[in-house]
Amino acid sequence: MKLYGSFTSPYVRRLRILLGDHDYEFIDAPTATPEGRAILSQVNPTMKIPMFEDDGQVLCDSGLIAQYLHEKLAIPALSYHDMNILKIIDAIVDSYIQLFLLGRSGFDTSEPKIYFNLQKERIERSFTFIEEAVKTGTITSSNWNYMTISLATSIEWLMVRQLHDFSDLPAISTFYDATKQRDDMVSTQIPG
Ligand SMILES: N[C@@H](CCC(=O)N[C@@H](CS)C(=O)NCC(=O)O)C(=O)O
Repeated sequence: MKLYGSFTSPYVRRLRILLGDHDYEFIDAPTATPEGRAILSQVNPTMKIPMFEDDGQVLCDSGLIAQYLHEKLAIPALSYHDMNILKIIDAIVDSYIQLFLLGRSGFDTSEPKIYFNLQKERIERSFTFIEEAVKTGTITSSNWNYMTISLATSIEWLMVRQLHDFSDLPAISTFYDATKQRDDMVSTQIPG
């Protein structure tokens, strides 16, 4: 098994945690460097990470890779509830990636433009939804699976990049505090 990615990508980190101690090769291929792009361009038309190769099969989406790994490593499948929460987490991360790339492209994303507003509304509503799910106990840190791994690693990515203020999300903050010292979280930490 080969996982292509970077040490900073939230989509890659969740798969590194899912792979745990299993035997695999990690290939550093950041999308922002010519070297990384040269590696990805050989087999991945999307030019996004993560990308994964096993037995001649190439997969270029974290959800697909996770599904493959659940089957291959006999990890219990996520419930529809957890898969749905995962989609909501991904919606937040995708919107922040869009805002981040727009900012780096010279756009002022604080301007009241439709596209920026759509991303921000999605982020706020999605976090409110997840906050409620943590409060009511349908998301718990003790249920460490691909969904909660994705939530904890996405929160940490947003904190390290200083993209989101979690001060009005106490349940999510408590969830994160309960997961951040786990061995697999510490060993895959985003480099400072
Ligand atoms: N839906 C994809 C999203 C992956 C993604 O957005 N990866 C980012 C890095 S975190 C990326 O490769 N961005 C480069 C680009 O958009 O060109 C997945 O789940 O794998």
